[in-house]
Amino acid sequence: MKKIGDINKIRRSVEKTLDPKRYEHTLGVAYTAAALAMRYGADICKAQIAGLLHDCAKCVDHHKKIAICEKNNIEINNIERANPFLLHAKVGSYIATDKHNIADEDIIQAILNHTTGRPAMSLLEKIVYVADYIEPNRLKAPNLTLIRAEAFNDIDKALMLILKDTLVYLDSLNSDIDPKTRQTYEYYVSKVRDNIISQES
Ligand code: DGI
Ligand code: FE
Ligand code: FE
Repeated sequence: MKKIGDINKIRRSVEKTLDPKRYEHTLGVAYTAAALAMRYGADICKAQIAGLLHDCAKCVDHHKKIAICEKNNIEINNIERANPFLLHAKVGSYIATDKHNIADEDIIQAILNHTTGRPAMSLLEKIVYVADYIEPNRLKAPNLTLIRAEAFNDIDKALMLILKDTLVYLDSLNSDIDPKTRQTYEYYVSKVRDNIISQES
């Protein structure tokens, strides 16, 4: 099958399992991920596929997400158990492999890590993480104008800014914070700082 055919098939398939707003968001993420892939020299086709599939488990109900994890030996940590929406990333990566026959490990990792991030993400993982936050249908997050511009200038800095605002937001709600979200923030704070120091010297 041609790559463009793959993309259209995945798009039609996710449309059936997502509510209309989530589908619009998904198209926005695929489109934005493609633009970031152009900017940073990543594979545009993979960026679109990962964008289309990143939230493929978003509309699966919480009990079913937990059941899918338990049936397939996918570990559920305490924070995920208390906040099962977080599991849409793990369950999404499982559905992408099992239902959409995605064999590309980088795409699977981009889906798996799109909510918390992880230290030392691949370029594709960063693109999906950032595209998820800045896509055109996102309207409410603070600093969007700045972060959208930074996404196309220095993707590590954009990641750091997104993680910073996410942690502030989660703190304001007194939400449980997955250690990975904090570790990712700390990793990119240091990376951005090291980049600045190496530019100065
Ligand atoms: O699925 P989306 O809404 O498109 O985006 P997402 O999968 O990145 O989820 C975004 C939400 O996840 C956002 O409200 C922040 C939240 N989040 C990210 N890291 C954590 C978290 N929520 C909790 N409780 N703990 C985390 O560590
Ligand atoms: Fe998501
Ligand atoms: Fe999303």
